[in-house]
Amino acid sequence: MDLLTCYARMLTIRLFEEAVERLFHEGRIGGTAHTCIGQEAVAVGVAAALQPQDAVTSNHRGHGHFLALGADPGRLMAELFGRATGYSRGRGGSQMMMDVRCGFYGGNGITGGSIPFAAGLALEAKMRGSSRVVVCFFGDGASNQGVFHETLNLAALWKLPVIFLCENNGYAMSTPVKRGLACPQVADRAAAYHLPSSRVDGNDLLAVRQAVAEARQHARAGQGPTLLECRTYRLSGHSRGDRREYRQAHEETEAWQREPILRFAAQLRDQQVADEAALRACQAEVRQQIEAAIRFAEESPLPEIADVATGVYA
Ligand SMILES: Cc1ncc(C[n+]2csc(CCOP(=O)(O)OP(=O)(O)O)c2C)c(N)n1
Ligand SMILES: [Mg+2]
Repeated sequence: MDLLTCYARMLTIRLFEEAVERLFHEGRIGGTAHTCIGQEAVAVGVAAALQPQDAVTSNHRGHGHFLALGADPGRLMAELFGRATGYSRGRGGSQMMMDVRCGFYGGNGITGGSIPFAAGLALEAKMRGSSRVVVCFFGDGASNQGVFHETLNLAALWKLPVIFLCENNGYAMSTPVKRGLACPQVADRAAAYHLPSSRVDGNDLLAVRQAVAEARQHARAGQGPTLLECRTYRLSGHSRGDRREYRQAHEETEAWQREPILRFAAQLRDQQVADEAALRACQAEVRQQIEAAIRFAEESPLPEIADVATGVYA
């Protein structure tokens, strides 16, 4: 993925998520969703370091992970509108979408629930001798779940080709990390399983890409998992209707100064990858794509009652 494409993907995620918040507010979509405004560089930095055969598992805050891998914003939006053209034919909603063709093995509403799935995919890759590496996205809060520890133990023991990628966005719902974790850093937890780990500035796309590329090589060399802690900040609320009363306005104002997209745009200008005109053209194009995605979703049909049992496996 070239650098201008990385910029476009981050913008796609930002504008998609802003649209989702607006559409909820206007009552045009229902249910709930967890947006990832402020965390775009983690998702795109990971996607930029992966190969087509690789796989990703996600969590409840997964729109950005999916879009970073090249999901169609129209089909994703249609899923939020509950339309038949959505990724899960309108039955799954925000947290239950997948498309294995772009390596996205699905979101998960159970905190920590997808961590063992990633190990399972990595075990399959290892047993088949394939060159696939699996990236498992989860949050700081999920690293307190028992299944995180069980999975790290087994994945380390079996040297599975998996990268445990924690998005430390400062909060698990309303609980700040310092009130939720007994150790100061999520990365510290790797030591218990003799795994390599590092802390990365998750608002720096190039730093994320570099760390994931190195962890990928480590896994490909048969040396097993790495735990990466990407420090970022959730600029949006936890989910729909969160008034963010557990934190002060100045904290958010300061976090906006560190947000990843403006920072990456400055890097692109400094390195003469793109000038202001190119960045503006990219912004206009992404804005149009998101507007088209909303139109596509709204104009799509609702699922037919006759299809209620189609695609149901239980
Ligand atoms: C097993 C389980 N317990 C609790 C919840 C409720 N819940 C939803 S998101 C969340 C916090 C997750 O925090 P974190 O892992 O840091 O991810 P973030 O929301 O910050 O992206 C909780 C407790 C849940 N969905 N599943
Ligand atoms: Mg969190």
